[in-house]
Amino acid sequence: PFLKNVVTHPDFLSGNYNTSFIDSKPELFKFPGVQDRGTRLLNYIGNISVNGYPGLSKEEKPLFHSPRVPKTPFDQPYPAGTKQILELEGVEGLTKWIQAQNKVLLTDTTFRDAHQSLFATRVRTYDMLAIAEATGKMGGDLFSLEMWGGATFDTSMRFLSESPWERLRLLREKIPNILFQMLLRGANAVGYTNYPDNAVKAFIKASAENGIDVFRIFDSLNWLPGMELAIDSVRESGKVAEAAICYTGDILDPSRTKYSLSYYVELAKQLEKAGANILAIKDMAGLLKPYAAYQLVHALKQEISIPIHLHTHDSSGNGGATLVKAIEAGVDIVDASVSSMSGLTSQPSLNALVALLEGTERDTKLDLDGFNKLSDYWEDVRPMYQGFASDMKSTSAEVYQHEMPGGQYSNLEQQAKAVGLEGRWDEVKKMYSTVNKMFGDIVKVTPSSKVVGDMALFMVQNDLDEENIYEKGDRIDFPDSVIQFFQGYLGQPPNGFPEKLQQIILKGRKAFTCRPGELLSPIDFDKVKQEVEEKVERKVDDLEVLSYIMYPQVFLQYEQTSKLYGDLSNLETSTFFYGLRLGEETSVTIEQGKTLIIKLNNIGEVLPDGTRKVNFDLNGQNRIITVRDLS
Ligand code: 3PY
Ligand code: ZN
Repeated sequence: PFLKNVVTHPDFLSGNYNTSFIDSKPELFKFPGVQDRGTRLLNYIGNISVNGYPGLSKEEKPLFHSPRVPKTPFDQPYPAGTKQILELEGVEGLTKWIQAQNKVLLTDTTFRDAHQSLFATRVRTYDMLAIAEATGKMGGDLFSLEMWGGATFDTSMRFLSESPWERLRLLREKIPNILFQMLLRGANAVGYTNYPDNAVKAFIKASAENGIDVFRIFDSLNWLPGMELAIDSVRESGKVAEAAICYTGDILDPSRTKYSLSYYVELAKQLEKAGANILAIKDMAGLLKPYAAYQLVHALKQEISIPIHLHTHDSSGNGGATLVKAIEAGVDIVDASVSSMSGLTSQPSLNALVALLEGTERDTKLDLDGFNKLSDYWEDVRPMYQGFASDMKSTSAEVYQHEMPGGQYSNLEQQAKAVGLEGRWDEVKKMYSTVNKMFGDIVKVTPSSKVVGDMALFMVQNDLDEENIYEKGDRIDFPDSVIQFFQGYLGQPPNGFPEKLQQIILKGRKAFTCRPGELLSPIDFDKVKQEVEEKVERKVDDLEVLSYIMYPQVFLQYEQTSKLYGDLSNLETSTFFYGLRLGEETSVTIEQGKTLIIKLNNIGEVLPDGTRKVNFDLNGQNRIITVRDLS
């Protein structure tokens, strides 16, 4: 089966899947003809029951509780929230409203960054939808829900066989009252590389039309030209342009002069001038220490007049304290996640923060009891994703040394294992920090963080140290992402690239300092649409064309898995990841009023041709399907 073929392929495991991986391996596309929905589901469940889900251990399926969905307040209407303020008063009205609040406003990141940082972005729409209405009703006083962008766009298609656009549409239906927020990687949109200007514009327009209200825009090197087009496009679509300064280094450390307080203040002023409606401090690794947060917010409050929104991670364990000091300094909005999805590489606990501020001047007025119920739900959901979590068991102050973003930690650890570096994770973390210094101390956030990660893995894998690179770099073929980075494809770091290393890596290739978007020819959308339709042999809509533009190979892979297995969106998560135990039953609603009851009876021995017969009951009728055993 395709998904398994692809995700167990060595190129995929080594992370080389942004290339023409799928195009060049036609053998992955050999499938039987399209079958009915029931059979396709049986094929999926049979395959997972026999072979396991890629990346999860193949042990016996664990026992999971049914997640506790709060009963109330389903009988009550949705309270009016920030979404209504934006609709009625526009962006300016909304920002005035923010500034008129005494209370601290909160963004709940549970639907995006929390699971990106804890479980490599694997949470399925299924589990969000089950708690969406309760979140809308109990979280009616939130500023926003961060629920899209970042890695979610890629992983939903790549790993979960679902459409990111469908996630947006379905959640929007169930949460009509809270602003939806997404993370946008500037000129890299939701990808790992720069896209042509018209692609970025079209992507923003479609995201706005389909329900995104607040766009947190950043550039992975804090390079203003990489953000301007996105800021303008968001403003044109009447939505909120929240432009970010990415925080790295330590403003309290006098030896780290590159990223000083004045560096950040200057950048913030430029962003305000470029049209930002809100300024985000994006502390993607959790490096902003509490007293530094106070200094930074205090200084920014004097220098800029737009609201300030702080995003941090709790990797060191100082995340909560950082929020408190920022709040004391007057920050307007902060990010946190529902408590059972908080902590470690995720955001600090929203519930704890709400409790902490109760009875103070900046009381959030959020419903703590309601958020505790939401937390109960996620507490039950979380074990189903635990297999994707990193081995990190506690917060660790070593993040101040390696400076790895929360969202990268669990991913890079998995990648290291996949390329045979199991047991050498400590070396990889150290190397990550060495590479950062070699690169001139850069901002590390997707996609620049991926380049640092790729180089670190490459060096550990090949037993290379810093000196080796300078001594024999002429004879070393560096990873593509590293070459492109030094050419300027991700933009320009402050103070430019270290020249000696740039020469070693580029080996005569040309580097440029202009905006990469200027070098890329505009997309001809009609032509691309035709190309996709030919490839997938059906009509596609404009959103699918955008998915293809962002991730051509991943989109085609997703299309193939959908053809092979059908719609998997209503399959319970435990079955999606672990298949069924012998004798276990699951029910799947495939359309309104049509439910399939599937029971696994038996898995046969491996036959000489490498397959097994898997015996199911489908709505009481015996069905036997054949599954290839990949072990
Ligand atoms: C992303 O770009 O996915 C991030 O979460 C960066 O922090
Ligand atoms: Zn983050």
